[in-house]
Amino acid sequence: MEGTTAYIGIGSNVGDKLFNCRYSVGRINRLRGCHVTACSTIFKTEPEGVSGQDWYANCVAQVTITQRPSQLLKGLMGIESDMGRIRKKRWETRIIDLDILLFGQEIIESDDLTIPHPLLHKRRFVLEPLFQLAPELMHPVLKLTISQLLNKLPKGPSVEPLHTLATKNMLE
Ligand code: A4P
Ligand code: MG
Repeated sequence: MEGTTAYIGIGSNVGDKLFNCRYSVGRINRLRGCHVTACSTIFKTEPEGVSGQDWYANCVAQVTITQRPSQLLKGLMGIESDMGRIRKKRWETRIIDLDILLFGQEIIESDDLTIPHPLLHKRRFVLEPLFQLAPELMHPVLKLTISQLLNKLPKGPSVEPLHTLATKNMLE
């Protein structure tokens, strides 16, 4: 399929978090004009920017898309609401959060859409999974690759791939 490569950040910190992440990837793949081409490992991450919340499951999906970013946003918001997310306040606990991280090399700043995602380069829970999929991908505004952004990042809250955790638990 001809189209643009985009990256979607996925996060969940309520209920069956792993199921929520996996299920949302299946739903993204069924959006019109959108095809999931790869998905990162799911990471277990400490909440960032908020306190007193449970841990998050985070991952990133790579898609090929023939729709415009505004249509993708609509599709993602439809999945969020179908999965039972009700928006009350910003950064609240959520069943599923789907953010457009990058859309090709496009730079968009409109009322309801900022691409690249404005916090992408500051968050390990986004950069680690993105690094698995596209280490050499260029941030169109900062002109640094994902690998370079990750290297620049201060230590911050913990981000661990869940499969490594499972292996660790088996060995303990
Ligand atoms: N919007 C603007 N740009 C975008 C974009 N690139 N992708 C607008 C998606 N949406 C975008 O989003 C609010 C509005 O942002 C949308 O209506 C859309 O028009 P929202 O999902 O309703 O609100 P939110 O998720 O509460 O806010 P936001 O800004 O998306 O928060 P974040 O950045 O998602 O942060 N810690 C860990 N470890 N893992 C996490 O996943 N997530 C957050 C929330 C905080 N701490 C976390 C995590
Ligand atoms: Mg969001």
